[in-house]
Amino acid sequence: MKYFIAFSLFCFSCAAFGQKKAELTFNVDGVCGMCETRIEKAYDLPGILNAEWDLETKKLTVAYKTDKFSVEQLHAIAARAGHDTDIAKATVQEYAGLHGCCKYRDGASCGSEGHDKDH
Ligand SMILES: [Cu+2]
Repeated sequence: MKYFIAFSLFCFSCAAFGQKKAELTFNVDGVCGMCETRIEKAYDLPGILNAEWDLETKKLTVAYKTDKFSVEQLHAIAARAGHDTDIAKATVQEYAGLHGCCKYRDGASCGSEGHDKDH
């Protein structure tokens, strides 16, 4: 009987964990409104409930389902889109895919107003 209870509790915590939603905020490098669009678009995935990147603070806040994504995976999404985070770096090829105005590693600094006219 003892084992049965322990087993049920274990399963219950598994199921509860699987349903869990969490919010994570971390630094994502970028310089303009185009970066914002690109970053937020990259997080348009099943299991991501919301993604908001702030141009001023360069912080991304992601609401996600913990059974779908790990913290490392969330960082990797930004890196794959060409944007460095604290723990995931875009490869040279991924970074090269960015618009000239978005090359944050090379000191690109065009404002979001200038970029909006590009579209
Ligand atoms: Cu940009």
